[in-house]
Amino acid sequence: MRTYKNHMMQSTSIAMLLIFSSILLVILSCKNNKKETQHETVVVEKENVIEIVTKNMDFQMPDTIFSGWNTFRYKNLSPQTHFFLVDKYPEGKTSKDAEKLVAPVFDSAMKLIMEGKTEEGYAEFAKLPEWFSDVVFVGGSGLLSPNQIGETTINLKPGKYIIECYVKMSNGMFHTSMGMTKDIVVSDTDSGNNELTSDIDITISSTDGIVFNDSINSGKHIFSVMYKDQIVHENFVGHDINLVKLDENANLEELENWMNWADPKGLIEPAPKAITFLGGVNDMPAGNKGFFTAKLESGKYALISEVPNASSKNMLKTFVVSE
Ligand SMILES: [Cu+2]
Repeated sequence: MRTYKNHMMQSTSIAMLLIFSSILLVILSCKNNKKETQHETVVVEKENVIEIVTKNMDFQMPDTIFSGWNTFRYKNLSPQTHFFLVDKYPEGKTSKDAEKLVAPVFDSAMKLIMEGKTEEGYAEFAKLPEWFSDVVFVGGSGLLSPNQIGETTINLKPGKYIIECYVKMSNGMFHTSMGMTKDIVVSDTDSGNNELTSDIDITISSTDGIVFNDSINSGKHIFSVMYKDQIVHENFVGHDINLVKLDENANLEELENWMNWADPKGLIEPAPKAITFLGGVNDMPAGNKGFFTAKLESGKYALISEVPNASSKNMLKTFVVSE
């Protein structure tokens, strides 16, 4: 009897121990799940989006980023229009070289061009260092109006890069000379991010211009931009994609002229009235692809390249976003 009772007690204790252990396991695994979810959320916020903020002729952003696919959320909290462009400078060249050897040449050239001395202005470019022709533009955002946020996704290889914006102040000085250059390091570690899945695909080339399916409804869209080719246009830059919201009084001719930095009235403050720049994908070499995300309300829009005579190159395309 005693043995039986002992046995019963032992069995009960074992059963209770088992139940207790199971409860403990459930609690622990719940905790672990919670931890994992929290951890994942943190990773998403920290690694999937790189924030760039401009408040006053600056780029506030990390100095080192992962390689591979990166989404940049560019917040323009300044009163001027800007973009960010990622430049691959030749080995050993930094933003100091850009500020000392490149920007002054562009500033003096622009000064002459604005005085009407176009030929002398263009002649200034002979003073650019020889290695300047080896600089590669590897993407960035399109133009972004004040108080706008633009999202651009590009793939970067490890290495050292310079971020710049060469919109001009009202006196013709480039933002590059005002502090809008920043050295960044793209590390060997891959971000692990995949390329985005787009719902609107744009191709751009010197032969066909901007090609896309323009039946677009309002809402959030992910645009892909494929650079079928890339050339150096009359103003020394390549073609790119800028998304623009057109108000009723928007003047397309004014916009088109403004998109050429080499024009005395181009890419300079103030930006054309009745238009809002919503970002895009900046110059990239042929065969490269980038993405940009935009939330569109119904209304009139345009895609335009930052090149001279965009419309004659089929690089100014207007479209209507329906409800
Ligand atoms: Cu700028």
